[in-house]
Parts: sequence; C-alpha cells; structure tokens
Amino acid sequence: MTNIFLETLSGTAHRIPPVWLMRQAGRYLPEYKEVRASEPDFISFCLNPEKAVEVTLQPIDKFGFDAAIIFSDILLVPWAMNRNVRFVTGQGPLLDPLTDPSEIDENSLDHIAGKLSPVARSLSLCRETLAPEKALIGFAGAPWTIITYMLEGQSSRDFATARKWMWDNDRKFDELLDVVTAATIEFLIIQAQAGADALMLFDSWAGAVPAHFRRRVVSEPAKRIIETLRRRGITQPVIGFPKGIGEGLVAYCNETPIDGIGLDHGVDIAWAARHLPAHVTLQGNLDPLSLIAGGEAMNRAIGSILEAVDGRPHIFNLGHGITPETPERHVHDLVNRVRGRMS
Ligand code: 1CP
Repeated sequence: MTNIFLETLSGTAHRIPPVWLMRQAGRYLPEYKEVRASEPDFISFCLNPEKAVEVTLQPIDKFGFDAAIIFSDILLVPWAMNRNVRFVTGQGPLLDPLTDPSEIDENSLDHIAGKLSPVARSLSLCRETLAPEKALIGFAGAPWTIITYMLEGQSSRDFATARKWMWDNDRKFDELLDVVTAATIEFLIIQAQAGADALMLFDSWAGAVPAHFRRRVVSEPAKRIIETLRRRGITQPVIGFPKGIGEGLVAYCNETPIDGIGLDHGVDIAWAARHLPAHVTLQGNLDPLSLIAGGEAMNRAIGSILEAVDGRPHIFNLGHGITPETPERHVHDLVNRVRGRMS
C-alpha cells in the first residue's frame, strides 16, 4: 500500500497531492467539542491517550485526509520542564513568566521522556488503528516559539518581552535556547520511537525574530535538533514551519537539514516554487480564512496553488491552523477540489 504523504515528503511529485490541514482536529468539529467537554483540563486531555487518539482520528474518518497529526500541544514541553502551564478557557495558555534561565529546573530535562510518555502511547495506539496508507505526524514547537510563551507568560501580538530579552541577554538567551532545544529533542525522539512516520517543528512565531538574529534563533536550533535526531538513530523525515519569515525561507531551507517546508499564506507560492531548493518538499499555503468563504473564491485559490507547484513535490495544506468558525462543508469541498472532484 503506498503512502502518498511519505512518498511526497521523500521527493516524489504526485499528480494528486496528499492533503491534510494544520490543527485539523479541534473546535470546528462538534464531535471534538464533545470529547473535549469530558476532559475540562486541557493538559489532562492531551495526556489521555484514548481520548487523544479518538480526536486525532475524527478528521481522518470524516474527510479522508492523507495524514493524521497526533493530538497533543507544543506547550507540553514547558509543562514537562516544570513550568507552571495552564490553559484558561477563553484566554488561551498562561505560564508564570520566566525572568532568568536559572529558574529552569535543570533536573527536569532528565524526566521529559517519562512525563510526556502518554503522548508516545497516543502515537503507538494511533499507529495501530490508522490505515497504512495514512501517515502519522508527531510534532513539537521550535525553541523560539516555546520561549515566547515562557517569557511572555501568554500568547502575544508583538512578542515585545521576548524580543527585548533577546537583545538584553546575549549569553542567557543562548542558554535558554540550549535548554529548550534539549527538551524538544527528547520529546521528538519518544514520538519517533513510538511510531510517528514524520515529525513537524512548528516555529509559529518565527516572523517576530529580527532578521539579524534569524540564523541563530530560528535556523540553528532547527539544525541542531534534526542533526541530533539523526545521530540518535531517528530517520523519520522532518517538516520545518518557520511561519512569517518571507524571503528568509531560502536561507532556512539551506541552513537546516529539513525534508519539507511549511509555507504560510503570506508567501507567494509561485516565488517559493521557483526559489526554494528542489530537494525540499513544499507544504501549504492556503489562507485558512478562505475556508470560511468557501465556494468559488476558495476553489480559485486552491487552483492557483496547484498550478504554481505543478511538477514539484507538494503537500496540500493551509498557511496556518484551521479556525473554529470553519464550516465542515467547506473542508469536504477543499478535499474534493484538491483531488480533482468538483462537488
Ligand atoms: O479548547 C481547546 O480545545 C484548545 C484549543 C487547542 C487545540 C485543539 C489548543 C490550545 N491546542 C490544540 C491542539 C494542537 N495544538 C495541535 C493538535 C491538533 C491538530 O492540529 O489537529 C497542534 C498541532 C497544536 C500546535 C500548537 N499549539 C501551536 C503551533 C501551531 C499553530 O497553530 O501555530 C501553537 C502556537 C500552540 C499553542 C496553543 N495551544 C492552544 C492555544 C490556545 C495555543 C495558543 C495559540 C496562540 O498563541 O495564538
């Protein structure tokens, strides 16, 4: 049985590309909301393998996506580092803001694999259930994106605290990058060993990093993570998603040993198809809000992405996560349009 997601990620272009959507499990699905309501604490929900697998598979069963992404969260890493992480309904994540790397409990690094073992269990359970032609994706946040939550203590618009900290604390910032990089590696290794077919590194807030620091803060940690995975025997392909870095994507693709690159909706896909190195598989970049409009506007946008990447290995996806307001009907329409069946 061929797995077109994995074939595409290893460099084979398919006439009909594989398709999945970032944040495909979640609040736009009534059946997700039902399971979610049974586990009010979000971290306990992520660490409940039976429930995590159930919601991971919901969008596969419903829409027939080519890949499932395990239900978990990037903020489980600071949680496993003993930072006080909680999710407050209507407010998002809250953390006690870190003011100095010395506040990090270094011993916590020895226990990352143990504390996050329920996520590994979710992956192995999920891999047993998932059809062989579907791929299973494990993931982590990239160090910078995790650090923004650790320093800001919450979601942010401009990441002023984290950016100011970067300029004020040269050596300490590197220390922080080192420790979060080490924790991220442990999280990805247990996911790969448990049965993830591919790994994705979400650097959702890479666009906030001044270009001056991009190599050190975005590319170098990604490079170190992937090189360490390879040294430790992990062979699964890795997709990088440095959101919002525009022209910086060329350097990122050349500076990191990634197999695939996630493209946000701010990137001109025709430019990406022409300028990003040929050995990297492209993924993305439909604006998630086009799924709210649906109809011809969405179909035209899908058509122009397919046209721009024609001949290059490409995994169809959004430029960022699907939003809770998305009508399910439009998700079905998207999958049909990508697979060439107009409904
Ligand atoms: O109430 C709820 O149900 C919580 C909503 C939710 C969900 C469904 C959160 C809280 N996390 C998740 C799951 C999740 N998070 C997945 C697996 C589900 C899937 O994709 O199908 C994944 C891949 C993530 C990754 C994630 N979490 C990212 C990176 C991707 C991205 O969208 O940029 C980030 C930044 C987070 C942090 C996070 N988790 C949740 C919230 C509300 C936030 C903050 C987001 C922000 O700061 O804007």
